[in-house]
Amino acid sequence: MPFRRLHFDVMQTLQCGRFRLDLSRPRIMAIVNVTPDSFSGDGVAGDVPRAVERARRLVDEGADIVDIGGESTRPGAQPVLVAEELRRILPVVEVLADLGVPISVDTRRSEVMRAALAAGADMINDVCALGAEAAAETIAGTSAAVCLMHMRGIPESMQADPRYEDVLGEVCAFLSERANLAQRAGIEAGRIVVDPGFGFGKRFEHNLALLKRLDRIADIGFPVLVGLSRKSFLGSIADRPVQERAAASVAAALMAVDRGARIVRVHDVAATRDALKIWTAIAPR
Ligand code: HH2
Repeated sequence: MPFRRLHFDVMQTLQCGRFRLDLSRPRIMAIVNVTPDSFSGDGVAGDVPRAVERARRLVDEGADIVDIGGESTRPGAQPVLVAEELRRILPVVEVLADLGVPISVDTRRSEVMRAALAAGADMINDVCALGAEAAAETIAGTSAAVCLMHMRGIPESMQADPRYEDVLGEVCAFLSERANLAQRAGIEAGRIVVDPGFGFGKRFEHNLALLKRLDRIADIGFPVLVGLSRKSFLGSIADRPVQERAAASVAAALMAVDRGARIVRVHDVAATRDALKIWTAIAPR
């Protein structure tokens, strides 16, 4: 594969609520799961002080965005009720409003989006890419950023038998279509990022194909966000259980950035930050 330079055709700033995020260098989105059942084992259940403490620590370690989730979307996960998701995330969003970096909320529900945005969230990370009724309109009336992620199926059953004729082409077509829909609803291009959704209705070979040619996704024309951190396809390559996948995750994040990703969603912020600093120093300008 030919080495790809930074994608200068892709937007270099992201309007993200109260912030304008400079994407001329790769950015780190830190994961704070206020869940009892996240696959990585780092969820802090409904423990608001622990979630806040974790978010502050990850910002100290170099996070540029904090992503707060109140529902696990791991394969086989059961959906949680809207009221429960709100109970988990809202107090955390409210306390973190003074964090100094954008607050993202990882949700697929319009009711949760609306409440999170009212509580001060700067970004909605939607693993359903505005699939819920009124999701696009809810975000359109704000200055928040949105991450549109590709998922085939639903978390409960998405890994049962995912099939594609051409995974790269289908994911690119889906993300382009959702970005168009978002813009038609009134979400400006400068607020949109796209994500191929590693592990969401994808077999090992699908994940690998997407990561190898991530440059094609960057060519859609929106900043690319990737969530590879501790995921099982990295575990099967490195032969590591979930709690021992930090090095594999950092390596994958670097490969993704090298192919045009602008935001990496990670659990291990300090290690990722060091690796990205090396990449930034060496990458051609
Ligand atoms: N992955 C997970 C959750 N949200 N959002 C985006 N945009 N991209 C991803 O790849 C992505 C995501 C799953 O990871 P995690 O939050 O660590 O686990 P869980 O869903 O079990 O809480």
